Amino acid sequence: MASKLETWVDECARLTKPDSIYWCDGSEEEIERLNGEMIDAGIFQRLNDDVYRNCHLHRSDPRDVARTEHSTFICSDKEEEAGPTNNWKHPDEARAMLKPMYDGVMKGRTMYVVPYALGPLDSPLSRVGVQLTDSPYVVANLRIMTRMGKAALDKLNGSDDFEPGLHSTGDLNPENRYICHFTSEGVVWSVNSGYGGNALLSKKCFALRIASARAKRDGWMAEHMLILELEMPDGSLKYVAGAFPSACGKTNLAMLISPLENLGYKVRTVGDDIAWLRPGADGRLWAINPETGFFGVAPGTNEQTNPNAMRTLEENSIFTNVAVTPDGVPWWEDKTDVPPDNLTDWLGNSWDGENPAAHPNARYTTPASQCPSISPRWEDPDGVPIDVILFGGRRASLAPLVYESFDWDHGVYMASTIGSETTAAQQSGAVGVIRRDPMAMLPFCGYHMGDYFTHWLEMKDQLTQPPKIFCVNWFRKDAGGNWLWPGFGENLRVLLWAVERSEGRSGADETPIGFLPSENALNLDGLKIEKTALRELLNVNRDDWQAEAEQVGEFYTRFGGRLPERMAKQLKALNKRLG
Ligand code: SAT
Ligand code: MN
Repeated sequence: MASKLETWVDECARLTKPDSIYWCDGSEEEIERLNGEMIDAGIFQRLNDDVYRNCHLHRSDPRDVARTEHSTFICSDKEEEAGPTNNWKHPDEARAMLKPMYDGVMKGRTMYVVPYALGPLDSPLSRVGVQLTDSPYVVANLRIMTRMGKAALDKLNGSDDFEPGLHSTGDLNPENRYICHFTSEGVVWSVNSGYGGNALLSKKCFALRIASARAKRDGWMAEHMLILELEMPDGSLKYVAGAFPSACGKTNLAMLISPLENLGYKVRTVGDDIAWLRPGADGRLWAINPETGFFGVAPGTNEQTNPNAMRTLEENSIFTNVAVTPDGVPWWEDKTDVPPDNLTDWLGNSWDGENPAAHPNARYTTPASQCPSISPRWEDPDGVPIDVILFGGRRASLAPLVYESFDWDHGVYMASTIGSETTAAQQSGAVGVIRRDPMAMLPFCGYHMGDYFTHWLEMKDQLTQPPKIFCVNWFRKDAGGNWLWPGFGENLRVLLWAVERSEGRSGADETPIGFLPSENALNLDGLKIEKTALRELLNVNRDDWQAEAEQVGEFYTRFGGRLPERMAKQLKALNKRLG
Protein backbone atom coordinates (compact mmCIF):
# COMPACT_ATOMS: atom_id res chain seq x y z
CA MET A 1 0.00 0.00 0.00
CA ALA A 2 1.22 3.47 -0.81
CA SER A 3 2.27 5.59 2.15
CA LYS A 4 0.43 8.76 3.16
CA LEU A 5 3.34 10.72 1.69
CA GLU A 6 3.21 8.97 -1.69
CA THR A 7 -0.58 9.25 -1.85
CA TRP A 8 -0.47 12.95 -1.02
CA VAL A 9 2.30 13.73 -3.53
CA ASP A 10 0.30 11.84 -6.15
CA GLU A 11 -2.90 13.71 -5.31
CA CYS A 12 -1.20 17.11 -5.47
CA ALA A 13 0.49 16.18 -8.75
CA ARG A 14 -2.86 15.24 -10.28
CA LEU A 15 -4.18 18.63 -9.23
CA THR A 16 -1.22 20.84 -10.19
CA LYS A 17 -0.08 18.77 -13.23
CA PRO A 18 3.69 19.36 -13.20
CA ASP A 19 5.78 18.15 -16.15
CA SER A 20 7.96 16.22 -13.72
CA ILE A 21 8.29 15.38 -10.05
CA TYR A 22 11.66 15.55 -8.35
CA TRP A 23 12.43 14.30 -4.82
CA CYS A 24 15.13 16.42 -3.18
CA ASP A 25 17.96 14.60 -1.39
CA GLY A 26 19.72 17.70 -0.08
CA SER A 27 23.09 16.69 -1.53
CA GLU A 28 25.90 18.97 -2.71
CA GLU A 29 25.51 17.73 -6.31
CA GLU A 30 21.82 18.48 -6.22
CA ILE A 31 22.20 22.09 -5.10
CA GLU A 32 25.01 22.70 -7.56
CA ARG A 33 22.81 21.48 -10.39
CA LEU A 34 19.85 23.56 -9.17
CA ASN A 35 22.00 26.68 -8.81
CA GLY A 36 23.28 26.17 -12.34
CA GLU A 37 19.76 25.76 -13.68
CA MET A 38 18.63 28.89 -11.84
CA ILE A 39 21.55 30.90 -13.24
CA ASP A 40 20.64 29.72 -16.75
CA ALA A 41 17.01 30.66 -16.16
CA GLY A 42 17.90 34.12 -14.79
CA ILE A 43 16.50 33.31 -11.32
CA PHE A 44 19.94 33.50 -9.75
CA GLN A 45 22.96 35.66 -10.42
CA ARG A 46 26.29 34.30 -9.20
CA LEU A 47 28.02 36.81 -6.94
CA ASN A 48 31.74 37.52 -6.77
CA ASP A 49 33.39 34.31 -5.57
CA ASP A 50 36.50 36.10 -4.32
CA VAL A 51 34.50 37.97 -1.69
CA TYR A 52 31.23 36.03 -1.43
CA ARG A 53 32.09 32.42 -2.21
CA ASN A 54 29.25 30.30 -3.56
CA CYS A 55 26.66 33.06 -3.08
CA HIS A 56 23.74 34.04 -5.27
CA LEU A 57 21.53 37.05 -5.84
CA HIS A 58 17.82 36.67 -6.46
CA ARG A 59 15.41 39.43 -7.47
CA SER A 60 11.79 38.88 -6.51
CA ASP A 61 8.84 40.06 -8.48
CA PRO A 62 8.53 43.66 -7.18
CA ARG A 63 5.00 42.86 -6.02
CA ASP A 64 6.27 40.02 -3.88
CA VAL A 65 8.83 41.31 -1.40
CA ALA A 66 7.41 40.66 2.08
CA ARG A 67 4.98 38.56 4.03
CA THR A 68 1.37 39.54 3.36
CA GLU A 69 -0.67 39.27 6.52
CA HIS A 70 -3.94 40.21 4.82
CA SER A 71 -3.64 37.13 2.59
CA THR A 72 -2.78 34.84 5.50
CA PHE A 73 -5.66 32.77 6.90
CA ILE A 74 -6.27 30.38 9.74
CA CYS A 75 -8.76 27.85 8.37
CA SER A 76 -10.07 26.28 11.54
CA ASP A 77 -13.51 24.66 11.57
CA LYS A 78 -14.95 27.50 13.61
CA GLU A 79 -14.13 31.19 13.32
CA GLU A 80 -14.01 31.41 17.11
CA GLU A 81 -10.93 29.14 17.11
CA ALA A 82 -8.94 31.58 14.97
CA GLY A 83 -9.81 34.46 17.27
CA PRO A 84 -9.88 38.21 16.73
CA THR A 85 -6.23 38.60 15.69
CA ASN A 86 -6.27 36.22 12.70
CA ASN A 87 -8.01 36.25 9.33
CA TRP A 88 -10.31 33.27 9.08
CA LYS A 89 -11.85 31.22 6.30
CA HIS A 90 -13.84 28.03 6.61
CA PRO A 91 -11.68 25.09 5.44
CA ASP A 92 -14.26 24.05 2.82
CA GLU A 93 -14.48 27.57 1.46
CA ALA A 94 -10.69 27.92 1.38
CA ARG A 95 -10.28 24.61 -0.45
CA ALA A 96 -13.04 25.44 -2.92
CA MET A 97 -11.39 28.77 -3.64
CA LEU A 98 -7.81 27.48 -3.92
CA LYS A 99 -8.37 24.26 -5.86
CA PRO A 100 -9.07 26.02 -9.17
CA MET A 101 -5.95 28.13 -8.63
CA TYR A 102 -3.85 25.00 -8.17
CA ASP A 103 -5.47 23.22 -11.11
CA GLY A 104 -2.71 22.80 -13.69
CA VAL A 105 -0.60 25.53 -12.10
CA MET A 106 2.61 23.47 -12.41
CA LYS A 107 2.21 22.72 -16.14
CA GLY A 108 5.60 23.21 -17.75
CA ARG A 109 7.25 23.19 -14.32
CA THR A 110 8.90 20.69 -12.01
CA MET A 111 7.27 19.80 -8.71
CA TYR A 112 9.97 19.53 -6.07
CA VAL A 113 9.22 17.25 -3.14
CA VAL A 114 11.18 18.75 -0.26
CA PRO A 115 11.37 16.72 2.96
CA TYR A 116 12.79 18.69 5.86
CA ALA A 117 13.25 18.32 9.60
CA LEU A 118 12.63 21.09 12.10
CA GLY A 119 14.94 20.64 15.07
CA PRO A 120 18.00 18.42 15.50
CA LEU A 121 17.34 15.06 13.81
CA ASP A 122 17.61 13.12 17.06
CA SER A 123 15.64 15.54 19.23
CA PRO A 124 12.37 14.37 20.81
CA LEU A 125 10.96 17.80 19.91
CA SER A 126 11.84 17.80 16.24
CA ARG A 127 9.28 17.21 13.46
CA VAL A 128 9.38 16.39 9.78
CA GLY A 129 7.65 18.47 7.16
CA VAL A 130 7.34 17.92 3.43
CA GLN A 131 6.84 20.88 1.14
CA LEU A 132 5.77 20.52 -2.47
CA THR A 133 6.86 23.53 -4.47
CA ASP A 134 7.44 24.61 -8.05
CA SER A 135 10.10 27.11 -7.01
CA PRO A 136 13.77 26.04 -7.11
CA TYR A 137 14.54 29.28 -5.23
CA VAL A 138 12.38 28.03 -2.37
CA VAL A 139 14.21 24.68 -2.49
CA ALA A 140 17.59 26.43 -2.21
CA ASN A 141 16.33 28.49 0.76
CA LEU A 142 14.86 25.47 2.52
CA ARG A 143 18.18 23.70 2.13
CA ILE A 144 19.81 26.46 4.21
CA MET A 145 16.99 27.02 6.68
CA THR A 146 16.20 23.37 7.53
CA ARG A 147 17.72 19.89 7.63
CA MET A 148 16.50 19.12 4.14
CA GLY A 149 16.49 16.01 1.97
CA LYS A 150 17.48 12.41 2.65
CA ALA A 151 18.17 12.94 6.36
CA ALA A 152 14.61 14.15 6.91
CA LEU A 153 13.12 11.34 4.83
CA ASP A 154 15.19 8.82 6.81
CA LYS A 155 13.89 10.34 10.01
CA LEU A 156 10.32 10.00 8.75
CA ASN A 157 11.08 6.35 7.94
CA GLY A 158 7.83 5.70 6.10
CA SER A 159 5.62 7.01 8.89
CA ASP A 160 2.56 9.20 8.33
CA ASP A 161 3.66 11.73 10.90
CA PHE A 162 4.72 14.71 8.80
CA GLU A 163 3.54 18.27 8.10
CA PRO A 164 2.30 18.58 4.51
CA GLY A 165 2.66 21.93 2.72
CA LEU A 166 1.63 22.64 -0.85
CA HIS A 167 3.18 25.68 -2.46
CA SER A 168 3.09 27.22 -5.91
CA THR A 169 4.36 30.57 -7.05
CA GLY A 170 1.45 30.54 -9.51
CA ASP A 171 1.49 33.81 -11.41
CA LEU A 172 2.58 35.84 -8.34
CA ASN A 173 -0.57 37.93 -8.64
CA PRO A 174 -1.00 39.61 -5.23
CA GLU A 175 -4.79 39.72 -5.73
CA ASN A 176 -4.95 35.94 -5.68
CA ARG A 177 -2.29 35.36 -3.05
CA TYR A 178 -3.33 33.07 -0.21
CA ILE A 179 -1.49 31.40 2.63
CA CYS A 180 -4.02 29.09 4.27
CA HIS A 181 -3.40 27.08 7.43
CA PHE A 182 -5.72 24.13 7.95
CA THR A 183 -4.98 23.86 11.63
CA SER A 184 -7.05 20.80 12.48
CA GLU A 185 -5.21 18.68 9.88
CA GLY A 186 -1.92 20.57 10.16
CA VAL A 187 -1.79 21.33 6.43
CA VAL A 188 -0.70 24.55 4.69
CA TRP A 189 -1.60 25.69 1.17
CA SER A 190 0.24 28.69 -0.21
CA VAL A 191 -0.18 30.16 -3.67
CA ASN A 192 0.99 33.17 -5.71
CA SER A 193 3.96 34.22 -3.63
CA GLY A 194 7.59 33.11 -3.72
CA TYR A 195 8.75 35.22 -0.83
CA GLY A 196 10.07 34.39 2.65
CA GLY A 197 7.45 33.59 5.21
CA ASN A 198 4.79 33.21 2.50
CA ALA A 199 6.69 30.52 0.64
CA LEU A 200 9.23 28.89 2.97
CA LEU A 201 6.46 27.02 4.72
CA SER A 202 8.85 25.56 7.30
CA LYS A 203 9.25 28.94 8.91
CA LYS A 204 6.29 31.00 10.11
CA CYS A 205 3.63 28.65 8.70
CA PHE A 206 4.76 25.38 10.30
CA ALA A 207 7.33 26.27 12.96
CA LEU A 208 5.02 28.93 14.40
CA ARG A 209 1.36 28.87 13.28
CA ILE A 210 0.80 25.12 12.95
CA ALA A 211 3.30 24.30 15.69
CA SER A 212 1.74 26.75 18.16
CA ALA A 213 -1.65 25.09 17.73
CA ARG A 214 -0.07 21.65 18.21
CA ALA A 215 1.96 22.88 21.17
CA LYS A 216 -1.19 24.10 22.89
CA ARG A 217 -2.71 20.61 22.54
CA ASP A 218 0.45 18.75 23.57
CA GLY A 219 1.80 20.93 26.37
CA TRP A 220 4.79 22.67 24.83
CA MET A 221 5.43 26.06 23.22
CA ALA A 222 6.34 27.34 19.75
CA GLU A 223 7.54 30.90 20.12
CA HIS A 224 8.90 33.76 18.03
CA MET A 225 12.10 33.87 20.06
CA LEU A 226 15.85 34.07 19.71
CA ILE A 227 17.94 31.89 21.98
CA LEU A 228 21.34 32.98 23.23
CA GLU A 229 23.99 31.50 25.45
CA LEU A 230 25.89 33.50 28.03
CA GLU A 231 29.14 32.22 29.47
CA MET A 232 29.84 33.68 32.89
CA PRO A 233 33.34 34.30 34.27
CA ASP A 234 33.08 31.10 36.35
CA GLY A 235 32.44 29.12 33.14
CA SER A 236 28.78 28.46 33.87
CA LEU A 237 26.36 28.73 30.95
CA LYS A 238 23.11 30.70 31.09
CA TYR A 239 20.41 30.72 28.44
CA VAL A 240 18.20 33.60 27.42
CA ALA A 241 15.17 33.41 25.13
CA GLY A 242 13.79 36.65 23.73
CA ALA A 243 10.69 37.67 21.80
CA PHE A 244 10.63 40.98 19.94
CA PRO A 245 8.33 42.36 17.27
CA SER A 246 9.98 42.85 13.89
CA ALA A 247 12.48 45.68 13.47
CA CYS A 248 13.61 45.49 17.10
CA GLY A 249 17.03 43.96 16.39
CA LYS A 250 16.38 40.35 17.29
CA THR A 251 19.07 38.95 15.01
CA ASN A 252 21.58 41.54 16.23
CA LEU A 253 20.83 40.64 19.85
CA ALA A 254 21.19 36.92 19.13
CA MET A 255 24.67 37.57 17.70
CA LEU A 256 25.86 40.34 19.98
CA ILE A 257 29.53 40.71 20.73
CA SER A 258 30.29 40.97 24.42
CA PRO A 259 31.85 44.28 25.45
CA LEU A 260 32.90 42.48 28.64
CA GLU A 261 34.98 39.63 27.16
CA ASN A 262 37.91 40.91 29.20
CA LEU A 263 35.91 40.19 32.34
CA GLY A 264 35.05 36.69 31.14
CA TYR A 265 31.53 37.28 29.82
CA LYS A 266 30.96 35.62 26.45
CA VAL A 267 27.87 35.48 24.26
CA ARG A 268 26.99 32.75 21.78
CA THR A 269 24.07 32.20 19.44
CA VAL A 270 21.63 29.29 19.54
CA GLY A 271 18.88 30.73 17.34
CA ASP A 272 17.69 34.09 16.02
CA ASP A 273 13.98 33.71 15.26
CA ILE A 274 12.09 30.68 16.52
CA ALA A 275 12.24 28.58 19.67
CA TRP A 276 10.40 25.38 20.53
CA LEU A 277 10.24 24.95 24.27
CA ARG A 278 9.18 22.09 26.50
CA PRO A 279 9.30 21.33 30.20
CA GLY A 280 12.12 18.96 31.10
CA ALA A 281 12.13 16.20 33.71
CA ASP A 282 13.97 18.67 35.95
CA GLY A 283 11.06 21.14 35.89
CA ARG A 284 12.98 23.64 33.79
CA LEU A 285 11.99 24.95 30.38
CA TRP A 286 14.19 23.55 27.58
CA ALA A 287 14.47 25.13 24.14
CA ILE A 288 15.60 24.10 20.68
CA ASN A 289 16.07 26.15 17.56
CA PRO A 290 14.04 24.32 14.89
CA GLU A 291 15.96 26.00 12.05
CA THR A 292 19.46 25.72 10.62
CA GLY A 293 19.80 29.10 9.00
CA PHE A 294 19.15 32.79 9.40
CA PHE A 295 16.73 34.62 7.14
CA GLY A 296 17.81 38.10 8.13
CA VAL A 297 17.08 41.64 7.01
CA ALA A 298 20.13 42.89 5.13
CA PRO A 299 19.69 46.71 5.30
CA GLY A 300 21.25 48.05 8.47
CA THR A 301 23.51 45.01 8.88
CA ASN A 302 27.16 46.06 8.98
CA GLU A 303 30.48 45.69 10.76
CA GLN A 304 29.26 47.81 13.68
CA THR A 305 25.71 46.52 14.13
CA ASN A 306 26.39 42.83 13.56
CA PRO A 307 29.90 41.68 12.66
CA ASN A 308 28.95 38.05 13.34
CA ALA A 309 26.22 38.20 10.70
CA MET A 310 28.66 39.86 8.28
CA ARG A 311 31.09 36.91 8.70
CA THR A 312 28.28 34.34 8.46
CA LEU A 313 26.95 35.51 5.13
CA GLU A 314 30.26 35.59 3.26
CA GLU A 315 29.74 32.07 1.91
CA ASN A 316 27.00 29.72 0.73
CA SER A 317 24.34 32.40 1.10
CA ILE A 318 21.41 33.70 -0.91
CA PHE A 319 20.78 37.44 -1.16
CA THR A 320 17.28 38.50 -2.09
CA ASN A 321 16.50 41.99 -3.38
CA VAL A 322 19.81 43.60 -2.50
CA ALA A 323 21.78 45.88 -4.81
CA VAL A 324 24.93 44.69 -6.54
CA THR A 325 28.19 46.27 -7.75
CA PRO A 326 29.44 45.77 -11.32
CA ASP A 327 31.86 43.12 -10.03
CA GLY A 328 29.18 41.14 -8.24
CA VAL A 329 29.44 42.30 -4.64
CA PRO A 330 26.09 42.68 -2.85
CA TRP A 331 25.26 45.98 -1.19
CA TRP A 332 22.45 47.31 0.93
CA GLU A 333 21.68 50.52 2.81
CA ASP A 334 24.16 51.13 5.65
CA LYS A 335 26.37 48.21 4.70
CA THR A 336 29.02 50.88 4.25
CA ASP A 337 28.84 54.63 4.85
CA VAL A 338 29.44 55.45 1.21
CA PRO A 339 27.66 53.40 -1.44
CA PRO A 340 29.94 51.92 -4.11
CA ASP A 341 29.84 53.40 -7.62
CA ASN A 342 27.66 52.11 -10.41
CA LEU A 343 25.28 50.03 -8.33
CA THR A 344 22.50 48.03 -9.87
CA ASP A 345 19.48 48.35 -7.60
CA TRP A 346 17.22 45.58 -6.32
CA LEU A 347 14.97 45.98 -9.35
CA GLY A 348 17.87 45.35 -11.70
CA ASN A 349 18.14 48.95 -12.86
CA SER A 350 21.07 51.28 -12.66
CA TRP A 351 20.66 52.86 -9.21
CA ASP A 352 19.39 56.45 -9.25
CA GLY A 353 21.04 57.32 -5.91
CA GLU A 354 17.71 58.40 -4.44
CA ASN A 355 15.40 55.44 -4.02
CA PRO A 356 16.66 52.64 -1.80
CA ALA A 357 19.27 50.59 -3.65
CA ALA A 358 18.26 47.46 -1.77
CA HIS A 359 14.64 46.83 -0.87
CA PRO A 360 14.13 47.76 2.83
CA ASN A 361 13.09 44.13 3.43
CA ALA A 362 15.96 42.66 1.41
CA ARG A 363 17.15 39.42 2.98
CA TYR A 364 20.10 37.12 3.34
CA THR A 365 19.62 33.39 3.79
CA THR A 366 22.70 31.98 5.46
CA PRO A 367 23.74 28.80 7.32
CA ALA A 368 23.75 29.09 11.12
CA SER A 369 26.72 26.72 11.27
CA GLN A 370 28.87 29.45 9.67
CA CYS A 371 28.15 31.96 12.41
CA PRO A 372 31.35 32.70 14.38
CA SER A 373 29.30 33.01 17.59
CA ILE A 374 27.28 29.80 17.14
CA SER A 375 27.09 27.83 20.38
CA PRO A 376 28.56 24.31 20.47
CA ARG A 377 25.20 23.32 21.97
CA TRP A 378 23.02 24.76 19.22
CA GLU A 379 22.15 21.31 17.89
CA ASP A 380 21.90 19.59 21.26
CA PRO A 381 18.90 17.22 20.91
CA ASP A 382 17.79 18.06 24.45
CA GLY A 383 17.98 21.76 23.75
CA VAL A 384 19.20 24.26 26.34
CA PRO A 385 17.61 25.14 29.70
CA ILE A 386 16.19 28.67 29.67
CA ASP A 387 17.00 30.88 32.68
CA VAL A 388 15.54 34.16 31.45
CA ILE A 389 12.82 35.13 29.01
CA LEU A 390 12.92 38.64 27.58
CA PHE A 391 10.09 40.47 25.90
CA GLY A 392 10.90 43.66 24.09
CA GLY A 393 9.20 46.40 22.21
CA ARG A 394 10.06 49.69 20.63
CA ARG A 395 8.86 52.47 22.91
CA ALA A 396 10.32 55.96 22.67
CA SER A 397 8.86 56.80 26.04
CA LEU A 398 7.17 55.00 28.92
CA ALA A 399 8.87 51.60 29.12
CA PRO A 400 12.12 51.56 31.09
CA LEU A 401 15.29 49.89 29.85
CA VAL A 402 14.43 46.76 31.80
CA TYR A 403 11.95 45.58 34.40
CA GLU A 404 11.36 42.25 36.01
CA SER A 405 8.01 40.58 36.60
CA PHE A 406 6.88 39.78 40.14
CA ASP A 407 5.97 36.23 39.15
CA TRP A 408 4.97 34.08 36.15
CA ASP A 409 1.43 35.45 35.81
CA HIS A 410 2.70 39.01 35.94
CA GLY A 411 5.34 38.12 33.33
CA VAL A 412 2.66 36.72 31.02
CA TYR A 413 0.68 39.91 31.55
CA MET A 414 3.72 42.03 30.64
CA ALA A 415 4.38 39.90 27.56
CA SER A 416 0.81 40.34 26.37
CA THR A 417 1.18 44.12 26.31
CA ILE A 418 4.38 44.57 24.31
CA GLY A 419 4.40 46.34 21.00
CA SER A 420 5.99 48.97 18.89
CA GLU A 421 5.22 52.60 18.47
CA THR A 422 4.63 54.12 15.11
CA THR A 423 7.12 56.77 14.00
CA ALA A 424 4.71 59.52 15.07
CA ALA A 425 5.95 58.74 18.55
CA GLN A 426 9.31 60.27 17.82
CA GLN A 427 7.98 63.72 18.58
CA SER A 428 9.13 64.82 21.97
CA GLY A 429 6.99 63.69 24.83
CA ALA A 430 4.21 62.39 22.61
CA VAL A 431 2.93 58.96 23.48
CA GLY A 432 3.00 57.10 20.18
CA VAL A 433 0.36 54.99 18.59
CA ILE A 434 1.29 51.50 19.54
CA ARG A 435 0.65 48.30 17.66
CA ARG A 436 0.30 45.70 20.42
CA ASP A 437 2.04 42.50 19.53
CA PRO A 438 1.55 40.01 22.39
CA MET A 439 4.66 37.85 22.81
CA ALA A 440 5.64 39.13 19.30
CA MET A 441 3.23 36.45 18.06
CA LEU A 442 0.45 38.62 16.65
CA PRO A 443 0.90 37.43 13.05
CA PHE A 444 2.07 33.95 14.04
CA CYS A 445 -0.29 32.51 16.64
CA GLY A 446 -2.28 29.75 14.93
CA TYR A 447 -5.32 29.94 17.22
CA HIS A 448 -7.28 32.25 19.50
CA MET A 449 -4.92 34.67 21.23
CA GLY A 450 -6.96 34.51 24.44
CA ASP A 451 -6.46 30.74 24.56
CA TYR A 452 -2.79 31.33 23.85
CA PHE A 453 -2.57 33.50 27.00
CA THR A 454 -4.26 30.68 28.92
CA HIS A 455 -1.70 28.24 27.54
CA TRP A 456 1.14 30.48 28.71
CA LEU A 457 -0.38 30.68 32.19
CA GLU A 458 -0.89 26.92 32.34
CA MET A 459 2.65 26.10 31.27
CA LYS A 460 3.72 27.25 34.72
CA ASP A 461 2.03 24.18 36.22
CA GLN A 462 4.56 21.99 34.43
CA LEU A 463 7.56 23.99 35.64
CA THR A 464 9.08 23.80 39.10
CA GLN A 465 11.93 26.11 38.02
CA PRO A 466 10.32 28.48 35.51
CA PRO A 467 12.49 31.07 33.79
CA LYS A 468 12.21 34.63 35.10
CA ILE A 469 10.35 36.97 32.78
CA PHE A 470 11.63 40.48 31.95
CA CYS A 471 10.63 43.32 29.63
CA VAL A 472 13.30 45.34 27.89
CA ASN A 473 13.25 48.48 25.78
CA TRP A 474 16.40 49.51 23.92
CA PHE A 475 14.61 52.35 22.16
CA ARG A 476 13.85 54.96 24.79
CA LYS A 477 14.51 58.55 23.77
CA ASP A 478 14.99 61.79 25.64
CA ALA A 479 12.83 64.89 25.15
CA GLY A 480 15.10 65.97 22.30
CA GLY A 481 14.55 62.68 20.45
CA ASN A 482 18.01 61.24 21.17
CA TRP A 483 18.55 57.61 22.09
CA LEU A 484 19.16 57.24 25.81
CA TRP A 485 20.77 53.82 25.54
CA PRO A 486 23.61 52.86 23.16
CA GLY A 487 22.10 49.43 22.40
CA PHE A 488 23.80 46.67 20.36
CA GLY A 489 26.60 44.94 22.32
CA GLU A 490 25.93 47.08 25.37
CA ASN A 491 22.57 45.31 25.74
CA LEU A 492 24.62 42.55 27.35
CA ARG A 493 24.68 44.62 30.53
CA VAL A 494 20.92 44.30 30.77
CA LEU A 495 21.07 40.56 30.10
CA LEU A 496 23.61 40.17 32.90
CA TRP A 497 21.36 41.90 35.40
CA ALA A 498 18.47 39.66 34.35
CA VAL A 499 20.56 36.52 34.67
CA GLU A 500 21.84 37.60 38.08
CA ARG A 501 18.28 38.29 39.19
CA SER A 502 17.28 34.81 38.01
CA GLU A 503 19.88 33.48 40.44
CA GLY A 504 18.60 35.64 43.23
CA ARG A 505 21.62 37.92 43.02
CA SER A 506 21.89 41.62 42.19
CA GLY A 507 19.88 44.52 43.51
CA ALA A 508 16.41 45.61 42.49
CA ASP A 509 13.86 48.20 43.56
CA GLU A 510 10.20 47.41 43.66
CA THR A 511 8.00 49.71 41.57
CA PRO A 512 4.33 49.43 40.57
CA ILE A 513 5.29 47.88 37.20
CA GLY A 514 7.88 45.40 38.48
CA PHE A 515 11.43 45.25 39.79
CA LEU A 516 13.93 47.68 38.32
CA PRO A 517 17.73 47.63 38.72
CA SER A 518 18.73 49.52 41.81
CA GLU A 519 21.46 52.08 41.56
CA ASN A 520 24.80 50.48 40.64
CA ALA A 521 23.13 47.11 39.95
CA LEU A 522 23.79 47.31 36.22
CA ASN A 523 27.36 46.50 35.26
CA LEU A 524 28.41 49.66 33.41
CA ASP A 525 32.12 48.83 33.39
CA GLY A 526 33.78 50.70 30.52
CA LEU A 527 30.54 52.31 29.35
CA LYS A 528 30.22 56.07 29.21
CA ILE A 529 26.67 57.03 30.07
CA GLU A 530 25.39 60.11 31.84
CA LYS A 531 23.82 59.63 35.27
CA THR A 532 20.81 61.65 34.08
CA ALA A 533 20.34 59.41 31.04
CA LEU A 534 20.44 56.35 33.26
CA ARG A 535 17.93 57.85 35.62
CA GLU A 536 15.59 58.60 32.74
CA LEU A 537 16.05 55.10 31.35
CA LEU A 538 14.95 53.64 34.66
CA ASN A 539 12.20 56.10 35.41
CA VAL A 540 8.62 54.96 35.98
CA ASN A 541 6.14 57.75 35.42
CA ARG A 542 2.86 56.96 37.18
CA ASP A 543 0.67 59.14 34.94
CA ASP A 544 2.06 57.58 31.80
CA TRP A 545 1.64 54.10 33.23
CA GLN A 546 -1.95 54.80 34.22
CA ALA A 547 -2.65 55.82 30.63
CA GLU A 548 -0.88 52.68 29.46
CA ALA A 549 -2.97 50.50 31.76
CA GLU A 550 -6.09 52.09 30.36
CA GLN A 551 -4.96 51.29 26.82
CA VAL A 552 -4.20 47.71 27.79
CA GLY A 553 -7.72 47.47 29.20
CA GLU A 554 -9.11 48.56 25.84
CA PHE A 555 -6.85 46.13 24.01
CA TYR A 556 -8.02 43.30 26.26
CA THR A 557 -11.67 43.83 25.35
CA ARG A 558 -10.80 42.35 21.94
CA PHE A 559 -10.45 38.93 23.52
CA GLY A 560 -13.89 38.98 25.10
CA GLY A 561 -14.74 35.99 27.27
CA ARG A 562 -11.55 34.21 26.21
CA LEU A 563 -9.33 36.61 28.13
CA PRO A 564 -8.14 34.54 31.09
CA GLU A 565 -9.41 35.75 34.43
CA ARG A 566 -5.84 35.67 35.69
CA MET A 567 -4.83 38.30 33.12
CA ALA A 568 -7.70 40.62 34.01
CA LYS A 569 -6.60 40.20 37.61
CA GLN A 570 -3.06 41.27 36.72
CA LEU A 571 -4.34 44.44 35.09
CA LYS A 572 -6.47 45.20 38.11
CA ALA A 573 -3.52 44.67 40.44
CA LEU A 574 -1.36 46.96 38.31
CA ASN A 575 -3.99 49.69 38.45
CA LYS A 576 -4.14 49.30 42.18
CA ARG A 577 -0.38 49.56 42.57
CA LEU A 578 -0.40 52.67 40.39
CA GLY A 579 -2.90 54.17 42.81
O1 SAT B 1 9.39 36.53 5.68
S1 SAT B 1 9.55 35.99 7.03
O2 SAT B 1 8.24 35.80 7.64
O3 SAT B 1 10.22 34.71 6.98
C1 SAT B 1 10.48 37.02 7.96
C2 SAT B 1 9.66 37.93 8.79
O4 SAT B 1 8.77 38.60 8.28
O5 SAT B 1 9.91 37.98 10.01
MN1 MN C 1 10.65 36.58 12.76
